[in-house]
Amino acid sequence: WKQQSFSARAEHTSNAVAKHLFQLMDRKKSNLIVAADLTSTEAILNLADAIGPNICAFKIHADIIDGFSEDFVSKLKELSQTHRFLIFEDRKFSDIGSTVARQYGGGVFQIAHWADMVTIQPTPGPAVIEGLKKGQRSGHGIGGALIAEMSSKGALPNKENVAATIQMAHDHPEDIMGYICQSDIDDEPRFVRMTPGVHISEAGDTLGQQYVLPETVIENCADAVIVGRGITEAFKPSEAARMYQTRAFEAYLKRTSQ
Ligand code: UP6
Repeated sequence: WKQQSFSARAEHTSNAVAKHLFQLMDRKKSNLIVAADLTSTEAILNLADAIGPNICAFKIHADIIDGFSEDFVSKLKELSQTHRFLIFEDRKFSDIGSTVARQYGGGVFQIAHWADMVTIQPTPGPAVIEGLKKGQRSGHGIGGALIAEMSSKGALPNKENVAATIQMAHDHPEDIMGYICQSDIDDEPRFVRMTPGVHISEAGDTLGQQYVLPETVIENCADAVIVGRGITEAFKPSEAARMYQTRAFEAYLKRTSQ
């Protein structure tokens, strides 16, 4: 799978979100996902407008935003259409089916109404996917990114869990669009591999985050890199976004010998 182009892999998938993302990465020449971990709605919208042209997806944590509102969502949606990026809610759903159905489809955030992609912890087993499907009322696939391996120090991966995660993805190709992973865990080309813990300075933070260079993760396993503070805390976020976009996309072109 590693040598295949995004456009070729778009043909291998029946998942509408994976197909869209593969095509978008190819056309926009961007396999950069920003982690917009800011707390003010204004700062998030300004960032989306400034770096929208450089990214394929805009990842947020709705529950860290002060004053999250319908107005914020409609403005973010508008920007996603202007700049052509997917909206990615990093909720890390990880409960029994009936609970995640409500967390996804209702409550304060109404995630199913605006998120193109969501992260899912595989620990509850396949019921978490069934619950999300129930919570989402449109009848489309859910655009789920299964968390196979985390970037934080001491994360608890083990071979059995990773194998079970891969099996869950293979059993739900309409709803699972890809993996959050740190290594090359699967040969199947249809899934989009997304890797967080990416920074041009590999120092990490004081709370267990570990960083790797964009080139290294793309060579190892990533189709798209997820970059947060490398961009949001840069002196000029838009310049940093351009730099990460170029470095990540060139690494992809190199891997696929284009
Ligand atoms: N994230 C990780 N590691 C994982 C899964 N998710 O860092 O294994 C998320 C974090 C954050 C972003 O929740 O939003 O990716 C990374 O941000 P950073 O680049 O600022 O460290």
